[in-house]
Order: sequence, then C-alpha cells, then structure tokens
Amino acid sequence: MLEIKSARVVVTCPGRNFVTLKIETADGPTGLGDATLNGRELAVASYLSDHVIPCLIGRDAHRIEDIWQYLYRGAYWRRGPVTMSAIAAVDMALWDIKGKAAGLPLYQLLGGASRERVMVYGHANGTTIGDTIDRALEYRDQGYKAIRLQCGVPGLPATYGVSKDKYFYEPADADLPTETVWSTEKYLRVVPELFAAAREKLGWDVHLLHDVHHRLTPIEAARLGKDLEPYRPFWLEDAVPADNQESFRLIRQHTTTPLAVGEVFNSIWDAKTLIQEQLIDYIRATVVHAGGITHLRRIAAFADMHNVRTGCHGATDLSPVTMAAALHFDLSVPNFGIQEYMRHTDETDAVFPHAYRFADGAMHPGEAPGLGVELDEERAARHPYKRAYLPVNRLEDGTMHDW
Ligand code: CS2
Ligand code: MG
Repeated sequence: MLEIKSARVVVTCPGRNFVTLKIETADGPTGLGDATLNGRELAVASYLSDHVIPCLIGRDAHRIEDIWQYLYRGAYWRRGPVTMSAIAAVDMALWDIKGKAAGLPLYQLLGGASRERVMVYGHANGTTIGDTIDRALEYRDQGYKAIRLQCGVPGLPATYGVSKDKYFYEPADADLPTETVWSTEKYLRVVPELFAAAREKLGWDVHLLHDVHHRLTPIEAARLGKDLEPYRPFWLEDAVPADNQESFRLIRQHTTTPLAVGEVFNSIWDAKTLIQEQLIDYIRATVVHAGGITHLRRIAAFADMHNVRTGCHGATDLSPVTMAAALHFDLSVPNFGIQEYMRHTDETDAVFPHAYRFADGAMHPGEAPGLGVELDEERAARHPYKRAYLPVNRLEDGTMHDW
C-alpha cells in the first residue's frame, strides 16, 4: 500500500500556461500528471482541486485501474475534455509513482521497449512556400525523418500553423480570442503547390505531413487528398471536424492519402467508428486529453486490431510531462506510427527538467524511474497564470468556421 497523502495543482506560465498535478504518497515517491487544456486551463485545475483531489486522499496509489474507473464511472457525467484531462493527470501521476516505486522507467511497466527509438516529426512553416521549404531543409539537416508542412495562404492575412517565430509556435495568443479569416478556395489552391515544391526540393527520403485543422467538408477533403496523392504524404491530418465519424467514409471512397485524426478526442468512443471501419490510418489521441496512459493503451489496442497506428499529438501546449509519458507509451506500443514533437522553449524546459532526448530524427524517454520529468516549483512560481485563448475562425463573409 502506497497511501496518497496529499495532492495539489500547480499552474504556471513560462511563456504559455501549463497545469500540473502533483500527488504525494506517505513515505513514498511523488508523481506528476499534465492537466493542460489549451484555453481552458483553469477549468481542469478546478475539476482536480475542487472535485477529484478530496476523493484521492487515503487511497492506494498502486491501484491505478481502480482509481481510473472510480473517477470515470463515479463522476456520473462522463467524458469530455475537462473531465478526461483531469483523469489523465491523475493517471499519469500514478504511473509515475509506480515506476519510481519499482525503480523502472515507465515503458518497462508497459511491456518494455518494442523499438529502439521513437520517430518524431517537426513543424516547418512559413508565410510563403519558399520560406516553408527553407525551414523544412533546416529540419532535414537537423536529422528529422518526418516534417510537417504548413504555409501561408495567398490572400489571407494569416493562417493556422504559420508561426510568428521561426521555430516556436503558440496559437493561444491573446487575452480574448483573436479572430482569423479563412477561405477554403484559396487554401485548396496552395497546398498541392506546397507539396510539389517540397518533393522537388526535399526528395522522397523524408516523410511529409500536413494538418488541415478541421476546416474542410468531406468532399473538399477528398479533393485535397486526391491532389496530394502524387506527392505521397505521410498523412493528411484533421481533414474535417470528426464529430460525425461517418463523414470519413466519403473521403475514404475518393483517396488513398493516409488520414490522421483525434488530437481533440478524449475517449475511445470518439474514435470507435473511425477505427473499426478503418476510416483512418493514424489515431492522434494523446495522453493528457484522452484519459491518460491507461485509456490511451485501450485506444491503441483497439486500433491495432484494425490496422490503425498511433500518431500522438505533441504540440507545445502539452507539457513536458505529457511528452515524457507519450514517449514511454510510444516506445512500448506495438502499433506505433509517429510522435509529434513541437519543441518547448528553454524557459519551459527549465520548469520541467526531463530525461527524454532528441537525436537523429527520433526521441527516447530515457531510463529515469517513472516518467523521468520533474517540476521545479520555485521556477514555476515565477510565472503566474496569464489568461490566453485559442483563436476563432470566420469565413470571409463573417460566417463562423472551425479554427
Ligand atoms: C495542432 C495543434 O499540433 C497540431 O497538430 O493541431 O498545434 C493545435 O492547434 C493545438 O494543440 C491547439 O491547442
Ligand atoms: Mg493538429
């Protein structure tokens, strides 16, 4: 019995907000869990502090599955990003504790390594196709074997995925939501040109990915998928909003371009039809938003039965605690596909010292017991919470669209 003695939520903002749960056991290790939900951070912080932590005190930290079931079934109001991010934070912290108690890195508790390293993809972006390709050449020179390409759309002032900074990308950019403008017609013209130029300059020995970010209709996504087929993308991500999982049937009928979806999913139920009908090729659900290691393993096992591989979300608004947990999961899961790796800033890394490392286009979680990440609370306290929203997106005529 490893009794949970106390738990608390630490909110810090080293350039962007992160919510971290710290669970302390009586005479035993402490564990960390990421609870960051971009733009709604305080909702998860309150869910944990006001509703979850009181139920944890006195429980056995070793009983990860029972606590997961208690928090999922016991809430009555199931699922949703806030609830599942809170459950994920508890789950990550308990796995961290179990690894530390065993003196083993988490991946060893998940069945050991199924591979030597975890292939990751970086984010090349620019306002023009030329700038984007220049960034991509830099990523290839840094050893990346997979690169996501996002470029500006001529005629639009800004667009998703093109950062103001050369490398770091943070979309939660204002105290109230920034309003952006979208044109599908303009967008559908530029992406095939981007990929043609990329294959011309980068060749075929690098995987190229693209994120549509939920903005097309199924037939528009089918059009883009067909237009990109000659350039063999590794995947087309979030081609359409996936509320209606069946809409992917229409895309699948028209194109062989591999499809990835799921970074906004928070449970297996969000992906059930997509996976069992093999409407997608990669499931993007992540540790922090899909109920933690415990639930993500279920999603991956279900995906494995249907030739679907993992492609976990890994943007900078998922903290280094999630990146560490994801890498342990990625190293072990049999149907691993790829891991997104948007580098955190040095300021963030200083708050969250960690064992994971990047080398030659891949990462490894390291051999530290548990997750292999710590929280420097003294540094965290220097960065108070600063409200920030993700943008909203409207069509040129003002109609609300998807960001
Ligand atoms: C994006 C994310 O990395 C991705 O694939 O979809 O950057 C997403 O925009 C952010 O995580 C939203 O907070
Ligand atoms: Mg995405």
